[in-house]
Amino acid sequence: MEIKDWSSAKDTPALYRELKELDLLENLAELEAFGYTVLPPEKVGSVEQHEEAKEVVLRIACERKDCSRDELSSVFSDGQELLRFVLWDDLLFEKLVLTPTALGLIQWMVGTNCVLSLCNAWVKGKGDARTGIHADWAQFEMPTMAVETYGANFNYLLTDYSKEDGGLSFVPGSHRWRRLPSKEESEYWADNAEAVEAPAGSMVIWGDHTWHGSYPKTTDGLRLMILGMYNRPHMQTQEAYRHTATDEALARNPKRFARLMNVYNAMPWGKTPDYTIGGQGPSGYLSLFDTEPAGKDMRVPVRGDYHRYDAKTGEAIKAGMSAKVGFPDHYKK
Ligand SMILES: O=C(O)CCC(=O)C(=O)O
Repeated sequence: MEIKDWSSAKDTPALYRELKELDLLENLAELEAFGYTVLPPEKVGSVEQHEEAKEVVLRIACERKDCSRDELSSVFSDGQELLRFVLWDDLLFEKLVLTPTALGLIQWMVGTNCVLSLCNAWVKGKGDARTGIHADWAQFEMPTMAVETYGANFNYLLTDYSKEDGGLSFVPGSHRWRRLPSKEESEYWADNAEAVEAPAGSMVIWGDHTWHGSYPKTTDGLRLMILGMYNRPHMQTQEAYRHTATDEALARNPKRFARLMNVYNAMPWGKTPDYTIGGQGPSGYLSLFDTEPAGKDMRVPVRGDYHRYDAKTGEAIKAGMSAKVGFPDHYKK
């Protein structure tokens, strides 16, 4: 059928058309049916990019562990670590979090206004270390998951993945159960979950309802991966992008990056809400194909003094809230 810009479907038609253009409709069906999907390396980036990403992760691992390349295997023997907050460690990460295919599927799950919650490198050595079966749902005070996912992930594999390589594993279909696994269920699925078999350069995509974990690594060498997690914009992000994004970073990237950094979220408010902050961000659907640097248009908004009460703005808010019904127009946006 013809996919029109039906206003009732908001920006879903625009996103759907781009997913189709990127040949992702089968991946979308796998996500809906089984709760995860694997993008082959050619849908992620060039061979050169896969190599570069691996080099960058090895460099960061050596820097943080203060060791040489040759020492890494023993540093991570029988262990694994999430090397956190790597986004600003190399310009490559800014490109990776905007990977059109991955971001498109992630936006399908958590909205076209989703924000980046974390960007990590993950290094795992040979040995018994493994990740227990869990779901990434982080609303621990809400044991029943909402129908919609609140978070979605990519794992960019920089080494081949299989059960023996200590790869990621999934409980296919578990995204429909809409709850976290019990301890007994985690134990049962640890050795029964489906291992991802995929070559380096692939990206695995899933939402925060899907149960997953990993197998111990019985092969030599390191398992390397880059992880990106995206949240709905009302949520607290795991890493401090909003506080560390610079004007330069916003300028050198397309507009979607500024939204990922969540710098235009008007909240939190002080005594006088600054409604102009939301209005400074990009509006409407932002194409996955946009690679144009945003330039000086995108800037990190200056936030006022949270303690200061501005009488004039207060009067305007009072007038808006006292008029007929409800809230000022700018609040409804
Ligand atoms: O690779 C692993 O061991 C698990 C990855 C994982 O749990 C995640 O990315 O959320």
